Amino acid sequence: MAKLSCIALTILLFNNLILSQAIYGSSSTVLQLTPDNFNSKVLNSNEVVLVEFFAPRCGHCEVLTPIWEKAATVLKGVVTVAALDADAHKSLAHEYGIRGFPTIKAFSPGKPPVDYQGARDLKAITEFAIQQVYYFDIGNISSTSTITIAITTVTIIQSLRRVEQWALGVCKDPKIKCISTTLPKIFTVHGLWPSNKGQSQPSVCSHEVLNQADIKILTPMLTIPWPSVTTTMNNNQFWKHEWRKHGTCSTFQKIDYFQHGVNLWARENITAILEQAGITPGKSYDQTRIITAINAKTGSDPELVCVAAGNYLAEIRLCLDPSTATTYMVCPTSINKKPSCQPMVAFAA
Ligand SMILES: *[C@@H]1O[C@H](CO)[C@@H](O)[C@H](O)[C@H]1NC(C)=O
Ligand SMILES: CC(=O)N[C@H]1CO[C@H](CO)[C@@H](O)[C@@H]1O
Repeated sequence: MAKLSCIALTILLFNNLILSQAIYGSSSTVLQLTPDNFNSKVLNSNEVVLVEFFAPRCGHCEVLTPIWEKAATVLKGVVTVAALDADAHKSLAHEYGIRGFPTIKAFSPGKPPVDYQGARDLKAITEFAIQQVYYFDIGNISSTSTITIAITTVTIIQSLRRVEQWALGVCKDPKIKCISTTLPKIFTVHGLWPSNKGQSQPSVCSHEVLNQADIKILTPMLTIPWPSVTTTMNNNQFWKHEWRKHGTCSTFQKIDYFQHGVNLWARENITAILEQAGITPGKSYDQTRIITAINAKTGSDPELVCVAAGNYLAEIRLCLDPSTATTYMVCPTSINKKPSCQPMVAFAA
């Protein structure tokens, strides 16, 4: 019904010869197609290109716009995300049998375009896009080295870092202004950080803002696991910051992002894991002992982050497979500029 009304509206626009309006601005991350660049950018591209055929003033297209922009950012370097104003370029749209808007097609080198029928959300779209890359590369393998290249270049988000902090250690950093009330004596969530292989991590992948109301139902469940411990940000500002910087690069919706952080926090209780291994605050420990204790419960070595002065343990970071966000994996690379902790780590009390 909704799709039909979109078509109807478009026909109306055709009839009235209303000039089309671009819904992607000139600074958009989405590649804008015209009959002039369609061949070079789509048909002769050597990578997978996702094309959205849209019509201005089609409601479903407008809803897709921010998601499409975000997909373009997340998939940058892996898949080209493009859009064609099918209203302004009717004959080109006609060639591809476009009837409803938006229509999404994946063009892979040397193959007929594939229609995308899935959900119009970031997660489903990026998964589909990455699948197309796999199909394209695997269908086209000439040697084993191609496989390696294909697989290492496929996912821009190669892991999801579960980052938890030990406030008593974080606050040993003289540059951090910490709250004066009692600091938590448990590990608390700092954030879930989508990471790639490089040192410069994806950040602020869309302008989607987290408002307090968006996660209102979760707020009571966040204050203990995910508090701000600094005076620079209250809890709401901290959550807003984590969403803006990291959450927007994930495939999570807002609520799920925070819910997932809390679920992981409760699922493998880092404070309890260390406690059970005899690692309690107020002493120093060989960092391998901390790493081994966590590996025994997660199957993966965590990265430890220390405050330089005094080598206080501040953070423990674990990497998760981004496709499930539930199973641990070896971190693709360290995002620390240099090994952060000296061998003997102080666990502040
Ligand atoms: C985690 O472990 C600590 C230390 O044993 C305990 O105080 C805390 O309640 C536990 N948290 C959860 C969510 O189980
Ligand atoms: C089997 C297959 O899909 N082969 C394609 C590999 O890629 C080239 C372009 O790079 C196509 O021309 C082939 O058809």
